[in-house]
Amino acid sequence: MRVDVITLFPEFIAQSAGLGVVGRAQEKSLFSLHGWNPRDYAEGNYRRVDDRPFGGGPGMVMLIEPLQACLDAVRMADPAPAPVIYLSPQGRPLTQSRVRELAALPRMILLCGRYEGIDERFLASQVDEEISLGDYVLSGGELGAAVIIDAVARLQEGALNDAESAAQDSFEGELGLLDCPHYSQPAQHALGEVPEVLRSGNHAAIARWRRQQSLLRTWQRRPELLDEARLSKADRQLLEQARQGLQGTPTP
Ligand code: 9D3
Repeated sequence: MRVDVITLFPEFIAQSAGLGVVGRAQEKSLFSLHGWNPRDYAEGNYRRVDDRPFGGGPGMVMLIEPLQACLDAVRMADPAPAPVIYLSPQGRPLTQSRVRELAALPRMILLCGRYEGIDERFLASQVDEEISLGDYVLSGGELGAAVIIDAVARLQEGALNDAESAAQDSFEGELGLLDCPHYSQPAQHALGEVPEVLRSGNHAAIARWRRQQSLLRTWQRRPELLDEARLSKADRQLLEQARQGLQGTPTP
């Protein structure tokens, strides 16, 4: 997959995508990332990329011309068709199901705004989709682009190592339920001990305990996820049993 990012801070993107799974996916050529700076396409000694908003008010607006010249260069660099995705608080919140769809594309172009935003005429004519990270205020789209890049890169075939893939497989539909708790050495520690069942060697009992913990935590922390998760009769029994066991225990 090829991802082009239009941003006034291309170093930001290169840095956040250089390490870990995304860096490895790039080294393996499963994924290529290209940053483009509209300032490089701005005219004049000052290379202006923004100006004051018509109608007045605070802040600046990103100009059409440098963005259009930059996007033309991005399109010219590769003939593969690609949707332009604008990171913006007005977008639809990102979900894992949209991430899966984006990960299957051969290419996408991520557009990052700064200041108050981008001239609406450019957005209306060039943007295919707007995506938000959620209902809080960021200072630009770059973190959103980095989030999409990370989420999409790790879904490329061969991007995860064996352990990471196994962890993903065991977590079925991914994000259907919250994860169970994890423990490692030492079994006894001043901060507490590892649950007995995990040291029992009884794999069926361990799988059951983990499933039960996932169900219980989802019910406690994100009950709305349970409405979507299609629980089996066995799951419902596990959850009911866990809830009985909780009676009288304080919730963290
Ligand atoms: C305080 C500025 N706001 C005036 C009411 C509007 C505003 C403009 C530009 C708010 C945020 C931004 C910059 N944000 C992004 O580019 C952005 C973002 C976000 O702020 N929240 C969640 N997801 C995203 S994706 C891109």
